[in-house]
Amino acid sequence: MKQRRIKPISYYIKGIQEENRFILGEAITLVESDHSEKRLLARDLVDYFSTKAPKNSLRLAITGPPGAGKSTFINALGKNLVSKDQKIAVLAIDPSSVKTKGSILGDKTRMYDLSLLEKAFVRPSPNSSYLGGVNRRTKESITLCEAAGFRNIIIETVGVGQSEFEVADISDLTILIMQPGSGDDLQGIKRGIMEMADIFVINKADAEQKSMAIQARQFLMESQKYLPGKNSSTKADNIFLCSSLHHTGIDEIVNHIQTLVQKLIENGQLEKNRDEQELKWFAKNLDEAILHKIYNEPNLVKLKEELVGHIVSRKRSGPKAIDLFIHVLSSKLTE
Ligand SMILES: Nc1nc2c(ncn2[C@@H]2O[C@H](COP(=O)(O)OP(=O)(O)OP(=O)(O)O)[C@@H](O)[C@H]2O)c(=O)[nH]1
Ligand SMILES: [Mg+2]
Repeated sequence: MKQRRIKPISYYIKGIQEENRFILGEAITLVESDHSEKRLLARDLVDYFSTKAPKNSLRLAITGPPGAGKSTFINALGKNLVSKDQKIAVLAIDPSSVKTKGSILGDKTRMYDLSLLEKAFVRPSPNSSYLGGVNRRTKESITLCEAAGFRNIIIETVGVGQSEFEVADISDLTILIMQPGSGDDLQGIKRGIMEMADIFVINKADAEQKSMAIQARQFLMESQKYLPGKNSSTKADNIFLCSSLHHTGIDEIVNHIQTLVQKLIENGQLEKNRDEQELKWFAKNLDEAILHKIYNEPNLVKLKEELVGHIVSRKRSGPKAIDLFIHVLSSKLTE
């Protein structure tokens, strides 16, 4: 198949500045591409907009167990924000799309209503396992969405593996979505995420599940007493019940999010958090880039394999093998 010509950067810049959702989608595809020429173009594009990034945006991470209703909740939350004349972009990182090679219909359909609205942009992305993890490109996509005038950026991740921790590093607030169930279900949620979440939402508080949801809230309030908070605020104020399907309880959550964000802005914490995130991101990605560069050097790869052999055959100790590797690396750097 003939390769399509790559569009010039001016096409993307203009499209994004004009808040064109179609071109924003194309630009995110560029960011997600592994094609080297497209990667370079994507970097230039993100770099162009990074220096002009607006400060008045909200980056909201939505995480929780599979099937808890994250997408349905985002659909309801998004419609609520749009009804208040706000623009919202959703980046849904979908781990299942790796297995099914891009079957992301589920998320698209659950957020179908929202994606039809002019002030909304819904983008499901496969969670591919490239170097740098999922948040590297998600972060770039956030920059582009903000440049295209979206001031509310919502990132959906399923609470498996490290994704929920990674997503917290690129967002201002984290909402944990849970579904009613016994206390055992709640205990199954990793402690780390419990400590990290800013807002807890027990979804599906409707019909026969309502009483279970109320019990779950009670259980959560009890368990919160023993957790150190991310912020020193009382966690009980941050626990909500809602039905995303029937749009009940959503308004209270939106108001609460806005109050928390306002506080973060006023006390300078939002900006401070973002600065810290930038530095953390830089350090992590620089380390990864350096390792990637080193292990792309055939001689060093060979040397590493030889040293592994030496260690296994007890010909050399681990520390000595490291000394030798560093010695060869240093001489290569000064070449
Ligand atoms: N009764 C009820 N069902 C809900 C509610 N919210 C979501 N559901 C249902 O729960 C199922 C899962 O919803 P999703 O929104 O896809 O959940 P999710 O957490 O995004 O799922 P994954 O992305 O696959 O982890 C669907 O069948 C929804 O219709 C709710 O408030 N009440
Ligand atoms: Mg989902």
